[in-house]
Amino acid sequence: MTKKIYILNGPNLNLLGKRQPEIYGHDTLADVEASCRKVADEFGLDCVLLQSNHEGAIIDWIHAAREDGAGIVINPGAFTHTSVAILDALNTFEGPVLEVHISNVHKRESFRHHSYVSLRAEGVIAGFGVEGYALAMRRMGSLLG
Ligand code: CA2
Repeated sequence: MTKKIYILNGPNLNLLGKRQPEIYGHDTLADVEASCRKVADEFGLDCVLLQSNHEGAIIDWIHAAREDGAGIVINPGAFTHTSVAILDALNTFEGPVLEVHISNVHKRESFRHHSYVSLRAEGVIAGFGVEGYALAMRRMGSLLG
């Protein structure tokens, strides 16, 4: 069966390409999905990109990934820095978890320097703009290949 990668996005990322292009660029989440699908096709993977402004929805998708997901690429948005609940959910998932941040969080306010999700992630990409998602998918391809 084709391995499915969940690409999960947290709060405000629905505004990608529509606000603050100086930080997050001009590409939308639909553009991100297209670039991830391209890489997924290359590696014979399936992928689904989801976004929610609600912590519980993200946790529910992590639980869904426990059922039929081979890997998770996650940009938890601001929940990165606050959510033990998302970390706990990720700790119940058995496949690889890759964390993506569009901006370089380490160049920003100090409250963005700590990530709960990094305690679980196999790898972290930050500051590569939206290209970070496709890079994470490529890494997922080699981890699962
Ligand atoms: O750099 C990232 O990807 C972040 O995860 C983005 C979060 C921020 O809280 C993290 O510290 C770093 C914020 C997402 C906001 O997304 C927007 C996108 C476009 C326009 C406005 C907000």
